[in-house]
Amino acid sequence: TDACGKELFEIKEFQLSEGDLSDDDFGHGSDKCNWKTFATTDPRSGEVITMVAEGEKDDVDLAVKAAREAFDHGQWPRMSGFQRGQIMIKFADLIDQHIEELATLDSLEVGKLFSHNKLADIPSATRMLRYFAGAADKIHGETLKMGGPFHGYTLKEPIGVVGHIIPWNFPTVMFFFKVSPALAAGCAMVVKPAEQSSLSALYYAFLAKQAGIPDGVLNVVTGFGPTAGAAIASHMDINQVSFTGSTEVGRLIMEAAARSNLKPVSLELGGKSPLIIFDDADINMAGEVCVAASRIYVQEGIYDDFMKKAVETVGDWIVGDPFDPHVHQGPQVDKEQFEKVLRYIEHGKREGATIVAGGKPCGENGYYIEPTIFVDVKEDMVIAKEEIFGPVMSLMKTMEEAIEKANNTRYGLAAGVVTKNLDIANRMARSIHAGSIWINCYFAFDSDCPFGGFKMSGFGKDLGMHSIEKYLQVKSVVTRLHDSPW
Ligand code: TXE
Repeated sequence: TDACGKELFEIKEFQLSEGDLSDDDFGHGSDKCNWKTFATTDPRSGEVITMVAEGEKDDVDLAVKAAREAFDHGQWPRMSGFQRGQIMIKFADLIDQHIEELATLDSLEVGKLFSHNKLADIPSATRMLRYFAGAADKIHGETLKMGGPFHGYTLKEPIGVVGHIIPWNFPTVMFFFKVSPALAAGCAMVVKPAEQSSLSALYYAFLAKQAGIPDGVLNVVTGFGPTAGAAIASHMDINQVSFTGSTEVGRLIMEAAARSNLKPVSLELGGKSPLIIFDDADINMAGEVCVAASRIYVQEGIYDDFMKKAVETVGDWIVGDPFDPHVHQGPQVDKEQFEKVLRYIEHGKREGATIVAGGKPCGENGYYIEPTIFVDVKEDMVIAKEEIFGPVMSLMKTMEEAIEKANNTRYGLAAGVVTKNLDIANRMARSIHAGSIWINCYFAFDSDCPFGGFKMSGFGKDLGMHSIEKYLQVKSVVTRLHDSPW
């Protein structure tokens, strides 16, 4: 039902049949009735959906043991890349067959739009799996022309057991950002989904088994960050950690990696991405693009028209049940995030910014917030500097200083430019310090397009062939050649 109780969509019940999973699939074996659990809630109402196993250090140890066994003695890293690719394609095919259930889980748990899950997020995840399946048999080293009587070559080998710690904002996409290249590289892995979004990750583990990914290769441990997540970051038997989440936690992951076994880490952290709209921009197009960016700089000449368009666009925006196909925006993921976004809105008002759209919670139940637009925002205000991670954007006027303003942030995740002038677009692309620059579009990505930030938005890319490299290590092999007649 939607926020007003109107019936919209019937959720089909789905159950595992007997035999789908055996006791061996549960780390605790016969002890499983005594698991510690936590509640996962529906952001439409705040009600409990179900209880999820609360994995802690011991559970991470079990998962790492299984992964170690699979990596050190199992088939996965030893089979041909082509074979691994075939299994990954089967995994993608199974996801396609279960798309309704998976899209339902991500809507139920985090309030993401069902239509987006089904038409965008999950298809992009299966595309990633297929892209990296195709890459699995194209991983190779190089031959070296060394000086002296030596012949050298390099091998690219899987780095070992890897840990993936992921957030809730894109539960499916983030899972496959990490898992797809690591599978292609031949690694075994332990994934910890965010505590707000455990369910689809568990379903993916179940489908991975059905696809023929050997036991121990892909382990999912649900639980909280300071316990299960921290145990991954500091584990002595994990060889690499790939993290997406907040900058604060990214720092803790790097510290834990340094204090334990010096494992390499890759961090994809917060952002405060600017979108710069020049006065030759097509106002309709700019209106569509703006919905995803949090700091919008608009050139003075079109500022008033743009603001009008943005307010109109947001006025037509329907906030409500993520299962309703007419809805544009669902609820915030949980109470904590809901309250945090509202606190930022209050902060913006106190600092003197003006709200021209939204600004309040909406609906009687659940964690819904109106899409909010601030104007009269100054560079040093908290809402212009910190990542709000909610439906709040700040409109600011610029003259010539767009590049300095865009770069005036400790973050560097992404940026957008809207203009018809190729020269300006390319100049901006070169000058902005951010990992992704979108020209006349926003938040466009695909499997072959590397994603990951500069500065305090982290380092190491997801997606693209670059991302496989972090799951590989290069070995040099040198042979002494004996004197030969040639
Ligand atoms: O992130 P956390 P949260 C930003 C965004 C958001 C804020 C907080 O600003 O408001 O971060 O979001 C695990 N050791 N981004 O709370 O806490 C945690 O369990 C190891 C931007 O979700 O960083 C979860 O699995 N792990 C970002 C994951 O880290 C720990 C996407 C992320 O949680 C841990 C998400 C610890 N000590 C949030 N503490 C983006 N750029 O896309 C927590 N975790």
